[in-house]
Amino acid sequence: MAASPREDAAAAQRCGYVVIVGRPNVGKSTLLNRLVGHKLSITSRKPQTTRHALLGIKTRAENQILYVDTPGLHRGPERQLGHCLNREALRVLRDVDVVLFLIEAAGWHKGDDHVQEQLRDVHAPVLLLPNKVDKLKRKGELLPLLKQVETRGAWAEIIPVSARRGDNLDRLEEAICRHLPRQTWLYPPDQLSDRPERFFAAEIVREKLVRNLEQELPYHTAVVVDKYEESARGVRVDATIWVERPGQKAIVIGRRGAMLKLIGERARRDIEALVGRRVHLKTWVKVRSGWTDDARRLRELGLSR
Ligand SMILES: Nc1nc2c(ncn2[C@@H]2O[C@H](COP(=O)(O)OP(=O)(O)OP(=O)(O)O)[C@@H](O)[C@H]2O)c(=O)[nH]1
Ligand SMILES: [Mg+2]
Repeated sequence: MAASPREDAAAAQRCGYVVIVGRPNVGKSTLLNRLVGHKLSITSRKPQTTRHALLGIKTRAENQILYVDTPGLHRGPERQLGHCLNREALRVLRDVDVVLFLIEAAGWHKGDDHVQEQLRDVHAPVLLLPNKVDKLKRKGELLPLLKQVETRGAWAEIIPVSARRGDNLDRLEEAICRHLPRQTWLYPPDQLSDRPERFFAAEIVREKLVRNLEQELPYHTAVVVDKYEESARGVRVDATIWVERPGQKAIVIGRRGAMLKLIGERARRDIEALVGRRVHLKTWVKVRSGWTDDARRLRELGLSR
């Protein structure tokens, strides 16, 4: 019996997991957002912004690409949180079809050696992506780097990109699709991620903390959405910002509540843009000492499995 047109379409489908790895701050989350076309993953100028592996789904023609953003891989004296971030990044490398390994176009960094070591036992093709090419004054500046990295690993391809500006991403996507296995799609074509909206609400609040507070403090905070309630009037979100010490609580709240107000307003606007509805966001700041060093508490806060 001849296959129905629908069966034919399913047989032509390609679908696979594409994991984005690299040391902290090379632009992994920026790249995921660009490739998917929506701001799903939070980004900032500070390293170790991403804490959870995050799925971004892009369906185009017969291809469904399942991009996975990961926390930056790093070595060094590890507090418990850093350890969890590495484990989270490595967990997703087990069953993967393509790896995107981001480095900075300005040059190979010793932190990149560590990432490459972690890829030792991965059998999937690795595309090496020198990112932030927009920062180079002349394209020619890339040549010494290309020469230097060519023989450093068995790259399937080397594709220089700018995640921020979008340079060369069409070429990247074509290369990815060539490596996708033939299999039916795992998600409906209009789905963008596998996380619920309350997850994105918590992440958006955390992005505002990372972007607006001084260097170290955001690493000592976690955000938990306690309530996410939809009604005819909009969405009500209650979020708790956890810090480690009373002094940190005072900083997050700010003078006469100014910092918390600013964070709340910016977060509310972004959550509204994401869910397309009016949002009423309420935030609390609470102290729980030593949570970054305590594996059990990290689990309770949803930061480790
Ligand atoms: N100029 C330039 N900046 C970029 C580019 N891609 C990312 N950035 C910037 O680099 C910084 C880090 O970007 P992220 O996407 O948060 O980096 P990440 O690799 O996800 O970082 P972690 O989650 O901390 O590991 C941000 O300030 C980005 O705007 C790029 O192509 N060009
Ligand atoms: Mg990130």
